[in-house]
Amino acid sequence: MRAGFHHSISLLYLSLILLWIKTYAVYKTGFMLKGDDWFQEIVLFLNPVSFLMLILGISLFFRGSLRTAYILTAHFLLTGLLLANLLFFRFFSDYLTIPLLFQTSNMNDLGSSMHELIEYTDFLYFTDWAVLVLAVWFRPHRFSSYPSGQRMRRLYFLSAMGLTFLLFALAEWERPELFTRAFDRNLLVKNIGTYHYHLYDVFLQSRVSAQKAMANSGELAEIQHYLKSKQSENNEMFAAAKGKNVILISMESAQSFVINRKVNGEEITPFLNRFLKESFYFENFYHQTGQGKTSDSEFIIENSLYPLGRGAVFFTHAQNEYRAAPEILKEHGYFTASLHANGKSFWNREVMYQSLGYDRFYHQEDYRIAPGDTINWGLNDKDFFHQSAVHLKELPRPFYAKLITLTNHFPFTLPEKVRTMDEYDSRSATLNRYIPTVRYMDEALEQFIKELKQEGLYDKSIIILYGDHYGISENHNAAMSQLMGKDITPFESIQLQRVPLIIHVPGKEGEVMSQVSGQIDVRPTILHLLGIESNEPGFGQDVFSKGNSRMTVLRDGSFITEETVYTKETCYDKKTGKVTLPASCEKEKERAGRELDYSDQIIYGDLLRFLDGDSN
Ligand code: GP9
Ligand code: MN
Repeated sequence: MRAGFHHSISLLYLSLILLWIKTYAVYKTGFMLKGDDWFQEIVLFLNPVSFLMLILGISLFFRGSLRTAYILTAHFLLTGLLLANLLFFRFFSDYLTIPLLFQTSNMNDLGSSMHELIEYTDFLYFTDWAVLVLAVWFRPHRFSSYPSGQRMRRLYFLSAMGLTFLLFALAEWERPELFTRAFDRNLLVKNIGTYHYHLYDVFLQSRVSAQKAMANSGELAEIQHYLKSKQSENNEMFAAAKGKNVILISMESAQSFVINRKVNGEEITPFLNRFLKESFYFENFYHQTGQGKTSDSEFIIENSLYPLGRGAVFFTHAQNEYRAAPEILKEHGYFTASLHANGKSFWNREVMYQSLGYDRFYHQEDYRIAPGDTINWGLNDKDFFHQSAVHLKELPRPFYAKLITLTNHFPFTLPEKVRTMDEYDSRSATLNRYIPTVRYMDEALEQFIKELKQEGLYDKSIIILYGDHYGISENHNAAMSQLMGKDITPFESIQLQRVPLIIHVPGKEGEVMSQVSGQIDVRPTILHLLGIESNEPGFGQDVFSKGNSRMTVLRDGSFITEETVYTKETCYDKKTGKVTLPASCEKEKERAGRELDYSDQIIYGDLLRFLDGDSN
């Protein structure tokens, strides 16, 4: 071995360099990470090394073929981890977290989406590994076991640990509070690298587990004190719909840019465009969802709390105490139901709905679904609404019902025969398909409203339609900019997080409302319209209240006020989209961070269990 040392190469170092290059390539071509200056660019380039050194270095404790086997296995697994992140990122523009790995009951439905996301070329990520295996197999003598020996080993680990320390210090120096306020995963990965990010995620997970045990009622008192300052005054809409039924409709992946927009001279949503003329239409309403997507939107809307920064609260904290809209309305004589033609365990709904106070969940098994009736993920929206109208007819009155659509879901597939609008023409097949599936949902909604009229429910109910979250992720910015006719800057990306909120109140004229609002404001709005006085803890405000202190905080810490938009550490003027001085966002930035922290504290500490009975 020793004799051929000069001609042989160390398998460890070879694997290290290959993984390093591969990781950096994924940063650049997959995650699209870019340093703001050359210094950050260097940090980005160097940040995978120390972790890879540590993991591969464990091989130094083995000898001979065991060492080789360890290196090859680690190389394979690390590549798998990188690829898993890449696939996840392709759709969600986000990184994997531990709680997501436990959401296995969602996996079946995700299958069709995954199929869309995996490309054959992805297997090429394993090429270097395959070459290494073959090389070791056929030319074992070409590889040395360098570095070996006690001293070398010590030096190796000291450098790896020193590098890690240096990296973390640089990250904290570049981005003070990076670790304490880790709302923005993109920023984390950019600074400490994808592998260390996973380690940090493990740390967060262990901290979360301890949080509930340590929580006490004092924490809730402090939060309630803060929330008091947010409470809005009653206005002329208070009790405008007293005693009416509430029909909430979650419009899958509906973003506001489709409203009143034409493609090839045709309106995408002709029905909604008419319907909002006889309703209150909130044009500056934002989704605030995180990794829990639809389930997060349900959570925010019904609890007036923020979703979690990691994972889906429907999975991680389904057993908590909540004060959700269904539970509160039940106390006021309402019958509460959720209707969604997907499996009952998707997003852990059947468990979570009990905590939210639902009387009845109409799920897949409550719908007649012939094989030809499914589109994409499940029963098509038209049949779903038609059968739901029959269910609604049977509910005790007054009722609160939430209907969740499904057809307009990624990958937005729609059979030719039901398509009434051409696909869009851009380089994003996803955006192209999205346009006709949104139209399909629009038609389904039109038919449903007609049925509500026929059943005599239309005038007896407030109807609230909202978009659950984005449908077109940032990965399609080039095509989006073609559609919108402008560059998609970070400022525009935030504006694209607007989803429609349409509230139809019987007897009220239509109006376009431009105040800034978000999903978190829906629970107080419903209670307000029904004339229910409450001081339930929550971070939202009734959407009809004006006032200039309105602020909508997104889950990654971005926020929108009437004057400013803050995202990716930059403050913009809301009217012009121009970058402004950081100082103009400073105060709200602190407030936004505090709200997210408080909300997390409520969920992680299960603080609502400390509410005394007379809070409502
Ligand atoms: C699944 C449906 C879609 O039941 O709500 O979930 P999503 O993937 O959009 O979160
Ligand atoms: Mn959804």
